[in-house]
Amino acid sequence: AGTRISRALISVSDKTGLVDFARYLVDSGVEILSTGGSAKLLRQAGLPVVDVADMTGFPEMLDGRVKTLHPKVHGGILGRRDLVTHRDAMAEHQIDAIDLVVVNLYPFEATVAAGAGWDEAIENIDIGGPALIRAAAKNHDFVTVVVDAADYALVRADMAVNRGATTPELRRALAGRAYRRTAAYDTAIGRWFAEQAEDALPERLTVGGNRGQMLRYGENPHQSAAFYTTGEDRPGVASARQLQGKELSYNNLNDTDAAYELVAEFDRPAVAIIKHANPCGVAEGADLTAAYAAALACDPVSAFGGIVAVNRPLDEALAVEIAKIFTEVIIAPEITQAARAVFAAKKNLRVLEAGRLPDPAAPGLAVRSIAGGLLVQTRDGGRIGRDDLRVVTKRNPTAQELDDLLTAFRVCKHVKSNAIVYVKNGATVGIGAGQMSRVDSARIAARKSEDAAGAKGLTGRLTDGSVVASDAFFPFADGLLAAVAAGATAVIQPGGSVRDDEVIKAADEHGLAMVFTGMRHFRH
Ligand code: 93A
Repeated sequence: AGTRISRALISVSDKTGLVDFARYLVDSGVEILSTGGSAKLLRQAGLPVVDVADMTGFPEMLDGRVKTLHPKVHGGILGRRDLVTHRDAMAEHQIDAIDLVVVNLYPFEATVAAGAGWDEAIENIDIGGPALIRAAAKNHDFVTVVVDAADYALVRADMAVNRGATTPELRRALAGRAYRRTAAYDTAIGRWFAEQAEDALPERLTVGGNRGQMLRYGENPHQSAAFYTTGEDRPGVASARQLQGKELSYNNLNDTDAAYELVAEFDRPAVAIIKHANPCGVAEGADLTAAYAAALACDPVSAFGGIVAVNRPLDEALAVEIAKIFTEVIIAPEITQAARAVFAAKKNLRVLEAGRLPDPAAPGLAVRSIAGGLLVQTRDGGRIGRDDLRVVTKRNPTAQELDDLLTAFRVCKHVKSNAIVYVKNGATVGIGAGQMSRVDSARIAARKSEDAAGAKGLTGRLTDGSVVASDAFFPFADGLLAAVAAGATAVIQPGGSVRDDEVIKAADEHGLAMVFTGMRHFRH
């Protein structure tokens, strides 16, 4: 159980039970070092006490702000008794070991709770006390630390059965308690500061007692905003490192998250370009550069000022391509030095290196607010594979169609409902997002694809010969017929409408292959 306690440092604000405990220590042969008020009380009780000031040769000064901040005190607490080098250094500087540290802090919490003003609150921020506590807890192999009068009995009982020593188990448990105490203390101080500054802020942005990282503004400049982390071990935007560029805004964070979660869905190299949290181009390819070109071709007009996410290390060749058009944010699991050099020329461009990719299947919660409440649901971790598909038409999809159908449905999950996504050769060629009617989403996707073709000097549509995904079932045949009109040859959708028969019949009539997933991906 180690050596018996022979020297204790006592410095407490809350003097409850102190005299009794100190008397026990003195009776056990412990020498007591103490600070101003604590020493005075013990002396009044007739106990022998050495003033810290006498031991260090340094008076308490600056109105008590410096009482115990001295190498003779901290050396005595922190020196390892089992290291010759530590013992030699202590001997050289005449530092005697301190085996027990009994400290409770200036009552900051009680002081501010009682409505103290600024100056009084500041004076009640304990500096030396936490330093003593943290030092003693660190050296718990040899030192016992007590931060609460309620624990005196525990230490007494332990000493009583261990011939004046404490057990390693007790010292370690008390060390943990000590750090929890100093952490709570600083949290209380930090929170109080935040509350004081609040008057100067346009809105209160404290949730559950936690103050987030303030953002410049919210979705719009007249809204205040803050960013809170949940502490979950979830790779993504919250844990990414910003390598360069302007500060991330509320919209940047939201859109970049959407982009990075989307590319993480794909096994092959993939690129997503996002605008207003919806993709305007997503592609898988043999490499990222090919995928980027294909993603950009989907809707090059919307891609201007977009967010680009990739699911492989981002290299120089791709950096050169991305740098050709105005981009707000880039996120990748890794960014090569050569790629960084390319981006460095664009000072404002925000470049994020995330380390790992998000796990699409990871458990977690999604939260949003409604007036007077919060809606909480588990994340949409649904992921459809080949084995989940049921062919409902006379024709089976071809191998290429099947690949594209799965890609389209994966993209669909990340598009606001009603979502219609056309894919050809691993790349989106038309995306219809956020419409109140599914037919409109189908038509908009096709029309945008005509625009994109026109921009390339092509007549016709990029959707010709594509496949199409719908995030929820087609309630009528009209949505499917709009896809037929756009030139789609195969369809993926959840199925489950009362009019499925009608929709299947329309698909058969037009020679389409259609598969049902049995899973819906609404995103509102
Ligand atoms: O002002 S301090 O931060 N400076 C110090 O060096 C110091 N050392 C101990 N406050 C310091 N203390 C605190 O004094 C202790 O944490 C304890 O709360 C208090 C005990 O003072 P006294 O023994 O004079 O009542």
